[in-house]
Amino acid sequence: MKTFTIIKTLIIPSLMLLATHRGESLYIPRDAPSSAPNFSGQVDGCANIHNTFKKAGTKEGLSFPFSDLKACYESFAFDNKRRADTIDTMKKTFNGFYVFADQAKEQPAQGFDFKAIDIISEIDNLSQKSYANDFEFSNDATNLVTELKDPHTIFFPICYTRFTFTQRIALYATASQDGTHTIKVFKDTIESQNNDCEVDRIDGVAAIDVITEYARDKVFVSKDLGVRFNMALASLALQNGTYILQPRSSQFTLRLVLPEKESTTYDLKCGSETKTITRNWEAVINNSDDLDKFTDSNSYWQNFCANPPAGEKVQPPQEPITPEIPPPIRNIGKEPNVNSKKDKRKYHRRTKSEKSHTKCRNIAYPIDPLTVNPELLKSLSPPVNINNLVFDAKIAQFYSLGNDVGVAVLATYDIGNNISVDTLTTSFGNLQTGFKKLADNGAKKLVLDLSNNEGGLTIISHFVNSLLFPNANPSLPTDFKLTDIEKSAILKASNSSQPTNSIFDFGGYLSVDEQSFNNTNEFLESKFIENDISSINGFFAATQSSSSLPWKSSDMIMLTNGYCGSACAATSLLFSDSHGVRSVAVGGFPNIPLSFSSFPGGQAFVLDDPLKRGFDLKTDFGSLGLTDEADFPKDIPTNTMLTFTVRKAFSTVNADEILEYSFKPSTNHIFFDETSIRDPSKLWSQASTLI
Ligand SMILES: *[C@@H]1O[C@H](CO)[C@@H](O)[C@H](O)[C@H]1NC(C)=O
Ligand SMILES: *[C@@H]1O[C@H](CO)[C@@H](O)[C@H](O)[C@H]1NC(C)=O
Ligand SMILES: *[C@@H]1O[C@H](CO)[C@@H](O)[C@H](O)[C@H]1NC(C)=O
Ligand SMILES: *[C@@H]1O[C@H](CO)[C@@H](O)[C@H](O)[C@H]1NC(C)=O
Ligand SMILES: *[C@@H]1O[C@H](CO)[C@@H](O)[C@H](O)[C@H]1NC(C)=O
Ligand SMILES: *[C@@H]1O[C@H](CO)[C@@H](O)[C@H](O)[C@H]1NC(C)=O
Ligand SMILES: CC(=O)N[C@H]1CO[C@H](CO)[C@@H](O)[C@@H]1O
Repeated sequence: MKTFTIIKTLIIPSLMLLATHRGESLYIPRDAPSSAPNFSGQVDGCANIHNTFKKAGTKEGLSFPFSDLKACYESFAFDNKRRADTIDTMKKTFNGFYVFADQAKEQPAQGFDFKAIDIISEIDNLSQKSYANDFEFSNDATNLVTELKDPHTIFFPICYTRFTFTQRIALYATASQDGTHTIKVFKDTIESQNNDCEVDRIDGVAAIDVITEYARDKVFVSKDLGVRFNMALASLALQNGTYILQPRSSQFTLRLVLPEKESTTYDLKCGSETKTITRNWEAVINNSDDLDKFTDSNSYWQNFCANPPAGEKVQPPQEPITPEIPPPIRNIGKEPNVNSKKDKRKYHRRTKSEKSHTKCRNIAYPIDPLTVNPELLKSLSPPVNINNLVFDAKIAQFYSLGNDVGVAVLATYDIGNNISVDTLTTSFGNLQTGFKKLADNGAKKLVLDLSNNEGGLTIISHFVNSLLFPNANPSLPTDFKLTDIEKSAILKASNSSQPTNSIFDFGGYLSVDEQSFNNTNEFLESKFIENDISSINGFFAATQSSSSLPWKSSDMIMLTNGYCGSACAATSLLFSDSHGVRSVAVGGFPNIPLSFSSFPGGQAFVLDDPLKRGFDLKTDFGSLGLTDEADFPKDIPTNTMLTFTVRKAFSTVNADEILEYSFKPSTNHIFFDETSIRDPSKLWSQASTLI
C-alpha cells in the first residue's frame, strides 16, 4: 500500500472578513449551553437591527448603522467565570501546541515590525483587567493574539464578526523611487468622481501616517509592515477566474472588527480642487439568512455567541471523515534504479515495515475565506480585462505577453473541500497543461505571479516545485514543538496497530532525506517532511513528463505584493533559497526592502472545527483517547474559533533558520501607479523586463 497524505496549511481567516457557509451553522458544540448574560445596555441595538430589517421587508442591499451594532455588541454582560475558562483554554492551547511561543518573545529580525511578547503571560494579564462587557474582553483577547502577526494563529469570536463594516470606498498608494508616497482613492461607490483623487489627510492627520499606523497596529497578515501596508489598501486578486478585491485587502475601509468611532473625514485633492468628505461606517451582514435568527439582544446571544447556540442540537462527536483513497496514479514506466539517489527519490516505495497510510486526512480548513460577501467586494472592484489568456486552470491562469514572456498567475493552492484522487489529479494536470502551453507558445521568460496566494494544500505547493525543478526536494523541513502533551500524542499514535488520522502519527511523514521513520525515537529526534512525494512522482511517471519544461532559474522571476503566504511562501522560499530565482515585490514603502512572502508557518491547526469536518485538535486527541489529559484545552465557553501554528518550517539552506522569523526581502522592488493597481498585466510587463 502506498502513502497518501494531504496537509492543508491554509491560512485563513483574517479578522477582516469571514462568514459561515450559507445554511451551515458555525458553532462549537460543548456539553451544555451557556446561559444568556443579562442585558446590560441602555438601548437594545440588536432589536434595532431587527426592526430595521422588518421595516425594510427585504434582506437585499440592507445596511445597519454603526451605533446599533455598537449597542448590540456591548449589550452582553461580562462574566468572570467565562473569562477564567477562556483564559485557561487559551493558555493550554498556546503552551501545549503553539509552535512559536519562544520565538515570539525575541525582538524582530531587522526588516520586520512587531512587538516581542510573552504570549502566555500576556494571556494571564487579561485576568487582571476590568471589563465593562463581554465584547471588551473578547476584543482584548482577539487583539492580543493578533500581536503575534501570524495569520495562522487567531482568536476569532463568531459573536462579533457576523457583519462587515464598510465606508463604500477603497484606497491605494502610489510611490516612486524618489521617495514620493501618495494615498489615492481606488474606488468610491458613492461619489465616483472621487476616484483617483489624492487623499491628503484622514481625520486631520497626514494620510500616509494614518494608514501606516493602522497597518502597524491593526493589520496582522505579515510580520513585514510593508506587506501589512499593502493589505490595509486595495488589492485585486484572481478568485475563481475573475479579478476582484482580495477579501483580506482594503482593511482600512473594510473591517470585521467594530471600528473605534462612527465616522472618518477625508481631505481630498482632485486636480486643483480640494474637498472634504465624511463617511460613516455602515454594517452589512454577510449571510442574510442570519437576519432571521434574532429579534433582540437575548436571541442574538443565544444564536451567535452562546456555545452551543440555541436551536442547535448538541452533536455527538463525529468519526473523522477519512475516505479510503489509493495513491493518485501508480508508478509505471521503467523500473527505478534503487541505487541512484535521484531514482530513489522519484520511486520511493514503502517497505512492509513502513506504516501504511492509505487514508486521506480530510483537511478542510474550517472556513473558506473566499466565500465572504462577494457583492460588497465586487462593488468595490473595477472591471479587469486582460487579453491573451492561454489557459485557465481556475486555481491558476496562464497568459502570453508578446515578446517571449509567459505569465503563470498561481492564485491559490486551495482546491476546495472536495479533495480526492480525481480532483487532485485534475489540478496537477491543469497546472502542468498551463505551463506546457506557455512553453509551446514560445515563452523564453517566465513571470510567476504569486500575489495574494494564501496557500492551501502543501501537496500542490510540492507539485509546483517538482514541475519547475524536477530534480530537487520540493518540501521544507518542519518540526513540532514537542511539548509533553504533543509527545504523549506522538507515542499514543505510534503505538496504535492501525494507522491513525492523527497529525501526530509519524507514519504521515518522512525524514528530510525521504526515509520512512522506523520508530518514535527517530521521529522525535528529526525534522520531517510530508509523505506525499511518491504520489507526485507517480503522476509524473504516468504522464512521462517530469522534466519537459524549458526554463532555468535565470529565466524566471517571482512577482508578489508580499502577501504570498503559507504553502505559497513555501514555494517562493524554496525557489529563492535553493534555486536562486529572483523576486520582485510591489508596493510597501519607498526605499525600504519588502518581503516577497509572509507566514510560511509550518502548519495551521484549529482547536475545534466549527463545521465539524473531523480535522481539528479535539477530534485528533479524541481519536487517540487523550482529551481527558489535564493539559488538554477544554471547550471555549463562547462560540469562538481558535487556530494556531502547530508546526514550524525551516530553511533548506540554513538548517536552524526558522523561516517564519526570517526576513527575506525581494531582489527587486517596484510600486503601483494609477494603472497597474487596476491591471495586473502592467506589473507582469514590468517584472518581465527584470529577467
Ligand atoms: C442576571 O440576573 C439574575 C436575576 O436578576 C441574577 O440572579 C444573575 O446573577 C444575573 N447574572 C449575571 C451574569 O449578572
Ligand atoms: C502583565 O502584568 C504584570 C504584572 O501585573 C506587569 O508587570 C506587566 O507589565 C504586564 N504586561 C503587560 C504587557 O501589560
Ligand atoms: C466559479 O465560476 C464558475 C463559472 O466560471 C461557476 O460555475 C462556479 O460556481 C464558481 N465557483 C465558485 C465557488 O464561486
Ligand atoms: C468531487 O469531485 C469528483 C471528481 O471531479 C466529482 O465526481 C464529484 O461529483 C465531486 N463531489 C462533489 C461533492 O462536488
Ligand atoms: C502500547 O500498547 C500496548 C497495548 O496495545 C500497551 O500495553 C502499552 O502500554 C502501550 N504503550 C504506550 C507507550 O502507550
Ligand atoms: C529506517 O530504517 C532503514 C533501514 O535500516 C534506514 O535505511 C532508514 O534510514 C531508517 N529511517 C530513518 C528515518 O532513519
Ligand atoms: C459564506 C456566506 O455566507 N457567504 C455569503 C455572504 O453574503 C453574500 C451576499 O450577502 C452571500 O451571497 C454569500 O453566500
